[in-house]
Amino acid sequence: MRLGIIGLPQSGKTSLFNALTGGEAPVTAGGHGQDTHVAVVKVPDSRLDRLTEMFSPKKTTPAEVHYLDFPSAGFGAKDRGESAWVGQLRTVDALVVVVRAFDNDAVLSDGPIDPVASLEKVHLDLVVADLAVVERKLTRLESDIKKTRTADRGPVEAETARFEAFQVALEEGKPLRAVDLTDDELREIRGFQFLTLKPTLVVVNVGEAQLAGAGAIEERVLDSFRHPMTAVASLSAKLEMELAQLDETDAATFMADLGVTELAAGKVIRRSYDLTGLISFLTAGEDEVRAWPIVRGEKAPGAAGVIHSDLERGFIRAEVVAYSDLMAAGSMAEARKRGHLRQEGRNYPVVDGDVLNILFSR
Ligand SMILES: Nc1nc2c(ncn2[C@@H]2O[C@H](COP(=O)(O)OP(=O)(O)OP(=O)(O)O)[C@@H](O)[C@H]2O)c(=O)[nH]1
Ligand SMILES: [Mg+2]
Repeated sequence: MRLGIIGLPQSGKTSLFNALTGGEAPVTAGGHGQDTHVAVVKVPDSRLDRLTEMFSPKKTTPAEVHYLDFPSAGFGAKDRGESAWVGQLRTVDALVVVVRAFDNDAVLSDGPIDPVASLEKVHLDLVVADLAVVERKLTRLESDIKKTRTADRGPVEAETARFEAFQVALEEGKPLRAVDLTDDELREIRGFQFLTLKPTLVVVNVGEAQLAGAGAIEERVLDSFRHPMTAVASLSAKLEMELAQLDETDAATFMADLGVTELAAGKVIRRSYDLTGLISFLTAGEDEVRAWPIVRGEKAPGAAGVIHSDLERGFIRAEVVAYSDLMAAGSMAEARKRGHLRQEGRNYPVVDGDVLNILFSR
């Protein structure tokens, strides 16, 4: 699962990237960062902590997502051509759009600092990029229709109608995630990798002095940008980055001084994970307690395959206990005694928080 961080120049993308990843990619005051940074991030999950207490495993492994920090070239710039990085952006599973709300005289801004306007600007660039793809497709379909016998035109016409609907939505400034599409249709258009079809988390980058009013700013941004598969969060990227780069004791002291009780970075990671439609199932034993990412609706054998392909190939059945039942019972043995350990077969759709034990033949 890969998430791409985008936004206008100097909005705080690299600072956010560092905050989320604990990384030290250079932030730039003034210049345009040119490199794409990539890092793996562990998704915080309190259930893993509780399971670790219960099983005392040798190791605990959280689910992981990849974050990519893209250079801002292209966004807010005149040249909206499909440069190489837009191609790369099309391959991510979800977008994180950073919008600037922070005051900092040392950091230049194109106009007054306005997170709603910045978001609109980035959104329109994404819309324009998708519209170009849709229009190219419509041109191809038009020539296909001419080449097809009248009696056989049905499918081509249906496809044309679909792309015309996309064109209308985009011309109205709507993202394609606002268009009603069936799972089949989504599968058919997956190859186009539309940017406005990707789940999107907007991160409002507020100044360290504005944290108290962050909720109101967040609300205002959300009001201006209500779409399906879209969420808004806020944090101070610079502050969180600095905290992420300190060791734990220093960070704790610094946070106490600031009156901050919890890092927002973890929340942002969690939200972006949930937004992509991923859920976690869990495995727990003496060796390892681990969270595994799967797409919602995945059946038991597919989930087993995430652990190892042998488990999918030789899948017999899954022993399943819901995380909450296991916690209520206090131990696996007690959960079994209470009848909370279920046997599930090939057609069982795994749900978030299922603790699984896969039985398989080699
Ligand atoms: N005061 C304050 N400054 C910030 C904040 N976030 C970012 N900055 C500053 O803004 C400047 C740009 O930050 P970056 O994280 O490099 O922004 P960027 O979007 O990656 O910039 P480009 O890649 O050049 O487009 C740096 O000087 C940061 O220190 C913030 O929350 N508060
Ligand atoms: Mg940058």
